[in-house]
Amino acid sequence: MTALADGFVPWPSDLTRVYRQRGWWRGQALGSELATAADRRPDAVALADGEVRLTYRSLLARADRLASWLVDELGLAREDRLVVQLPNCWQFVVLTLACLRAGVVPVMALPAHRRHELSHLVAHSEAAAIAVPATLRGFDHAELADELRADAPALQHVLVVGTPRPGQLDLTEHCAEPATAAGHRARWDADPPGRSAVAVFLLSGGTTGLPKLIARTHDDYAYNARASAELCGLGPDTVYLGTLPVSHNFPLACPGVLGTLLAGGRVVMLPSPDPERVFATIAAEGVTVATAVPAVAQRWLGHARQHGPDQLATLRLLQVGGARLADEVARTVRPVLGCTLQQVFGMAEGLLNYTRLDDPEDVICTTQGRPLSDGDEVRIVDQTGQDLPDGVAGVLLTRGPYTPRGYYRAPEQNARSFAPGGWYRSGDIVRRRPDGNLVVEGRDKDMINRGGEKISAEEVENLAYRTAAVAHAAAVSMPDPELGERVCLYAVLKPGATLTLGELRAAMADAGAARFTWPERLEIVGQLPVTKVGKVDKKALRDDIADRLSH
Ligand code: OOB
Repeated sequence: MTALADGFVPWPSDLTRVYRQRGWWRGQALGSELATAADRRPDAVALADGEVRLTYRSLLARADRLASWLVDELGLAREDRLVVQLPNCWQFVVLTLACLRAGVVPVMALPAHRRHELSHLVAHSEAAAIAVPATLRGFDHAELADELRADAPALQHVLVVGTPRPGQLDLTEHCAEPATAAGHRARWDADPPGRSAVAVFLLSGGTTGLPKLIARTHDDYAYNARASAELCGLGPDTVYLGTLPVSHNFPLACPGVLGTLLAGGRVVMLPSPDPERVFATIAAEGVTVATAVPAVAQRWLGHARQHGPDQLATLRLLQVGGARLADEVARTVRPVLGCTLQQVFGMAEGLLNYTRLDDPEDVICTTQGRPLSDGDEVRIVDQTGQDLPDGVAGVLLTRGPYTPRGYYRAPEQNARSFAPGGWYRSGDIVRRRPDGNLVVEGRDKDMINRGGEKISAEEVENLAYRTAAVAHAAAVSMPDPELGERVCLYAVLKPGATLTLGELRAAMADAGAARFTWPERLEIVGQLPVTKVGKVDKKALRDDIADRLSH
């Protein structure tokens, strides 16, 4: 198995010194920092999921015991990778914490991923284990995990929430509270993973091909969560609702689950953003902070308009990010939901921009905020790489104390995605206002943002080419009132061939691609428009589909 350091691009040492001097990087493992937080309020409820309620003491004891089991019984070693594909549930938190304590590295897959994405993640991370629900929304994840194991020699263990198949392990059983916790606690306190070690692998939204792995270190990810929690004013009174898939950076650590736990608050897990359930949970649990993508926020606003905001009395802050929130929608949050809105423009690659809680309403409703840290560097440049003045839109480049310098084991991709000096090219087109706040104006990357889920156009095209009918394909975003964007595929067919949307989607299903990546419209054309330099003119296609939809 490859040592993680081989595929990891470190920060330059002069900067790591600054990050430490400034106290951003504390040189402590994230799991140790969480254990210290747990010690401050051992009897407070840290985690609620339906009937299950775990105190900080119980959560840490379970995680430490699970950590010992992963190492002693499964033989996992420090730096071994474990693909986590769990829905929002308490076991996700125990497992993640166990990994952080033992130095096993969780690879944060999405519940919506299927064979196509998972087999890539397992292979690329050389995962030794995978954690899945037995079934979820009618899909047999345990069966797929066995298939993945048959194909990947390194993948030895399948951990299951729910009923395991023969040869698989019951994760819930091993998340139980130990009779005596002290031994496990002492063991992981005494032997934490190194501060510069990889804490988690997040997945890139991806513009080319399958998701890339983003190695986030203990130092940088602890800072990400801690500083975000501070900015959002989290503390022991916070009740955070995790309703977006918590393996996403946003609900995981911005400040999300990890930030809430570092601040001594309570995390409430909910596997669905359905407004009815969300509103009932907010009322029952006294939720103070919730996170949504714009499409979800719109559903919540609609529900509140119909049923009134009575259930939302405790809600103080609604964070919205992952895709552009329309100014008009932003303006309705306070009047309709009765809470403060915070816009979050972030990326799994690092940089986080937040509107501040005490910003004027106009800033909150019309900008996507400003960087979290004094250490964040942002440049806005034109196509030739020249810096642009405030007010002029250009491409955003960034680097900083929680923005890694490269993807894991992806030298070719890194050459494209990182400019000299370690600047990450986000592919977002933004403008900086004189007050420092950023406004996201568009995008210069071949990605489709379907309600916050990122889809690589190239990958959709690759899968389309697997059908016998397609000669040329171009995937583009089409505007959608509900999700913001959906995937539309333009295809030129081979002579005499036919293809329907249903056949195309069936082919995507056969290929094992996650459902959210399947095109929702197919346009068959005689030829694809090309630019002067001979590339497919995607802007022309986006304009074309927008035009067709508006008639
Ligand atoms: C978040 O992370 P990712 O990695 O799923 O996607 C990042 C991309 C950004 O480069 C940008 O294109 C888009 O998502 N995006 C936004 C946005 N927030 C993200 N575009 C417009 N307005 C926004 N507010 O999406 C993410 C990670 C951490 C916190 C929040 C979001």
